[in-house]
Amino acid sequence: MKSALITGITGQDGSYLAELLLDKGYAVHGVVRRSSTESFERVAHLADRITLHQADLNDLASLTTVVQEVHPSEVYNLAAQSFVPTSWKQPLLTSDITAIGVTRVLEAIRLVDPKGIKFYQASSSEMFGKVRESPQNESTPFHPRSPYGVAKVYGHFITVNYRESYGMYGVSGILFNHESPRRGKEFVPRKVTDAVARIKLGLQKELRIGNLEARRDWGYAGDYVRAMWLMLQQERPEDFVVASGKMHTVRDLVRIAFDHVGLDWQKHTVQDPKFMRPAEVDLLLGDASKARRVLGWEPEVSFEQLIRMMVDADLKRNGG
Ligand code: NAP
Ligand code: G4F
Repeated sequence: MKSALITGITGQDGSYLAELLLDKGYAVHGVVRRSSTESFERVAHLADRITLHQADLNDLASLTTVVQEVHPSEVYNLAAQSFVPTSWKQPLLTSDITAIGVTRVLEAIRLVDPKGIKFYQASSSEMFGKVRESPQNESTPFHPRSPYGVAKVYGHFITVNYRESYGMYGVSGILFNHESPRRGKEFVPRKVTDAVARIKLGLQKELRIGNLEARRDWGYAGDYVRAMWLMLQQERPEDFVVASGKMHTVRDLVRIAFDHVGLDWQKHTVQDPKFMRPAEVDLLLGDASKARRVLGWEPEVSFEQLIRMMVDADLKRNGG
């Protein structure tokens, strides 16, 4: 039986990936960090089917112990300080977890079984930042615009370096923004769909938002974790861009979400400078043709379907 170790199993992607791997018959193990209030909400429904291990991306000894104990066939490194604005408030913590943390996971694998354990790194389209070309593919140069983006560039290249230095099977998935009803409420799509549901139900007055002109290539997290798994099933380790190939503005997102509940977005939305960033990534648009060709990967959920699915889930969650 194949086994997988997922760091970041309590996050959005970790929960969908755990479901996918369980469906494929894997023994699924996850890394969780200690907190005074345990909230494993996203994986609570899987509690009796997965095994959780306490470790932290900042602590090599704990990671090595878990890798030794589990000896998985595949490690998916999804753990990160993943919210871009926080990376300006806590740049050192972000570097420690999101950049150096990748080296710690790679070192744990190198010490235990560098040739037998496959490694997936959750790289990000944020690495493209101030984009040098559009759409962005695997050879587009990086120009990150936040401490988070800079940390992800480190994580990307240290993965490439361990592959080239030690012959490890390590791949980097350069994933564009992906969302779901399990997305954290601080990220703009979920912030919008939750606000729309609450406004519709009379629980909130308005949506306060930042840059409406920012453009992103948004997809569904359930589709994107399939690409992660496919990347580790190939004969040769290679990096892939995973994206929908379609770009929308934050304004489109807000309009589609309000339209879905029959409200006029302009009457309920207020722009607030508090949500503007010191340096913005104006646009991201991915070219996933390599993933389509080599992995046979295709996204199944469109942007409009995704936003409606998220609004419906938030209506339900808020008692609608
Ligand atoms: P998420 O929901 O923010 O989940 C992050 C996970 O990392 C959580 O399980 C969190 O645990 C864990 N974590 C944070 N610091 C840790 C530490 N020091 N030690 C151990 N675990 C730690 O993120 P996501 O959206 O699922 O994204 C998964 C990965 O893909 C991240 O690396 C993210 O940067 C990257 N990515 C995401 C997107 C996207 O659009 N979602 C796109 C490209 C790349 P707690 O529950 O304890 O906080
Ligand atoms: O939803 P966001 O916070 O996501 P962002 O910064 O693109 O990062 C996400 O995607 C990356 C992949 O490209 C991941 F690596 C990363 O971990 C994370 O998952 O913001 C999207 C856009 C930005 O341009 C932001 O300025 O929306 C704009 N925006 C406008 N108003 C807002 C808001 N973002 C947030 N969070 N909140 C607002 O009120």
